[in-house]
Amino acid sequence: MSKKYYLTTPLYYVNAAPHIGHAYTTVAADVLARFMRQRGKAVHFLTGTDEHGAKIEKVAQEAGASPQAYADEISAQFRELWSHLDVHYDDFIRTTEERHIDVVQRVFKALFDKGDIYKGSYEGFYCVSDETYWTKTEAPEDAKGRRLCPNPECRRPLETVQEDSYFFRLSRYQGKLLALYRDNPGFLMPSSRAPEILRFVEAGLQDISVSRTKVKWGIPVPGDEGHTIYVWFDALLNYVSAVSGDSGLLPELWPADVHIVGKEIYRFHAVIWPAMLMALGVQAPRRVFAHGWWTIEGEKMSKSRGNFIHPSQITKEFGIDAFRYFLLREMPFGNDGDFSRESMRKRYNAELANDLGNLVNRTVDMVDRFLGGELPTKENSVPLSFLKTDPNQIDEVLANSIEALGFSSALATIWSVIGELNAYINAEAPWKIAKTDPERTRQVLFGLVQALRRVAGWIEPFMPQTAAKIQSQLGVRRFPAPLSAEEVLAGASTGTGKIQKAPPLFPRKP
Ligand code: ME8
Repeated sequence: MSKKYYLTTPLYYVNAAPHIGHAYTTVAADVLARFMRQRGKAVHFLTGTDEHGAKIEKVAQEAGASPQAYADEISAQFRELWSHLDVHYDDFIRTTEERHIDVVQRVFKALFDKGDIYKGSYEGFYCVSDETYWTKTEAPEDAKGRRLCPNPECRRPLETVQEDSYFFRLSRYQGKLLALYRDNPGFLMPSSRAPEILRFVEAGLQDISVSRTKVKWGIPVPGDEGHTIYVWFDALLNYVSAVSGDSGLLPELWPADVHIVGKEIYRFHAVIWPAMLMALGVQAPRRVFAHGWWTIEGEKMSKSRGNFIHPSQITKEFGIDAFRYFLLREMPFGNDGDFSRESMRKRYNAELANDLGNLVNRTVDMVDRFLGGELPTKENSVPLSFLKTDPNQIDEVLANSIEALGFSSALATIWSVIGELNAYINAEAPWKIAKTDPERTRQVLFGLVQALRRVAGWIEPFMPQTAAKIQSQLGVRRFPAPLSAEEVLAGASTGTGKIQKAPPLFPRKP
């Protein structure tokens, strides 16, 4: 079987309900997955939930629930959200599943047997919120004698930890990691973030603690049940536990083509994870992409500010596709960005209601009025030479952008064509020549319909519902005479039916 395109999101913690940040990564992965499927690639898209560790243990206890019941509830909320947002994953893994626990324990034992995990004792500090260990040099006492989490986004008081612990021999992998980065320049993405990882690894790596005696809610260390396995060591292994069969990793899936993560967990994915795989003698993933962070109305999202936005608050007002569009259009994938209702509303009205929505509406209206609803078919199609760039070339530009996770620039490219089409309508003014030059009117409107069929194919991975609506208006009948995804992308139509008038795609928002 040939290799599938295997992509992943982080496994989200089940300590609290999902918010716009989680939606961001998952929608981006969904767009990439849909894009690959549309181009005929077999895809395996994995997401899921990270359910063990001190943080979940603590919130469940505060809520008076068992950690498992708590995890069940929140994990279900993630799945409901993905279904609401039209996210089509192929597998959803929970770290409390047997298939995962089994792999984690086997890996732990294998690394212990070969000396990559050893027993020692740990003295240092731990941030429960970030599930991260810190040393006393990394987290020096402040003026008030407190030790706070050095992560500037966190700054919560640290727990002092002094306990027996198993360690993973990360220090052994410095040279190999540097060789991995050097030999695979596409591994650390975006390249602007590569230097921070290089500097970190070049500075020398310490072995890391990979078990806790104080945390009960975790996978037991095989043969030493007083210890549970460190939640990150557990969670990272999902990327392989989810794609393992009876005789090991499935060759049609591994190596992963891309792990998409937020910038705050880049080190775990770009340093610790490949080192774990090296210790196991397993090939590294092809790419790790760290995107930026969203703030809300200029502020960091936090419990104390109470400013978490549940995506359904936005989709209720603007619709699902508009939300997906905004997330990926607002800033290049990799940069930080800010969400505000006002910026959402502005883009919605300008780019969706005006540029795209009006274009479709005007075209459909004129085809109905001036051509009696007649649509172009393969036999009577017109050349699209009025466009500055050949659509096949645009197609390649889009493929290059999306393969590099350049979602925003892909959308900008599509919108430049939309802009040209709007200018073309205005310049040709079919409503003025409809009576005097019916042949020219037909040419112009056919050209617009054909170009819009291409546009619908291009926006499909981003806005699947909108693409389907445009396609049904423009006679791109996928059922019962289905066109393949590639044919739809190439602007084909089944040539049946007339234009279908429909309500505006994006009614303007005050
Ligand atoms: O870190 N902006 O889970 P998590 C953009 N369980 N993206 C954001 C975001 C924001 N403000 N907030 C969250 C964990 N995200 C671990 C991962 S993987 C083996 C284990 C997104 O629930 C982003 O993808 O804290 C970030 O990396 C992830 O949610 C963190 O989710």
